[in-house]
Amino acid sequence: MNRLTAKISLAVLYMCTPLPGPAAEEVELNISDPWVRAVPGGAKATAGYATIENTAIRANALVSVEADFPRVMIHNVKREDGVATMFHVPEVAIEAGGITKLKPGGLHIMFMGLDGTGISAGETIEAILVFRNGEEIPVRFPVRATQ
Ligand SMILES: [Cu+2]
Repeated sequence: MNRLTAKISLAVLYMCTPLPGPAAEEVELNISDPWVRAVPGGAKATAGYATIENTAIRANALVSVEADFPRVMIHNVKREDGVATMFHVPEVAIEAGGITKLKPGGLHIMFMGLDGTGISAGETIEAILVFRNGEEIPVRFPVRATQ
């Protein structure tokens, strides 16, 4: 091996060595089964759901959701005397190694200020889920019809 070849080999070796640091930690959250409820024309809001898994050894939280609607909030549902009421929650905790489900009748993402044309099954809503650790995860929510 001549000197130039040796230098190139060394350079290739460096390039192929994984760098320590944040890259190794990147996948801490898995988002699965995202969907948004189809709504007819005239509806002012709809809800989105997903399952969020935290594979990290520290707790995390969903702190906000960004999407192309006038307002997007995180809501939960409470029931009193048989009446279900939605209320805003500042964040959704996700335990270390835990799974939190946003689902009908419970935690959900509220997409508000719809333009009145409705949202139909087959459409897709794009949103960015923002977490307490700074991670921002783009998610495509397919729209599903419900009875
Ligand atoms: Cu709501």
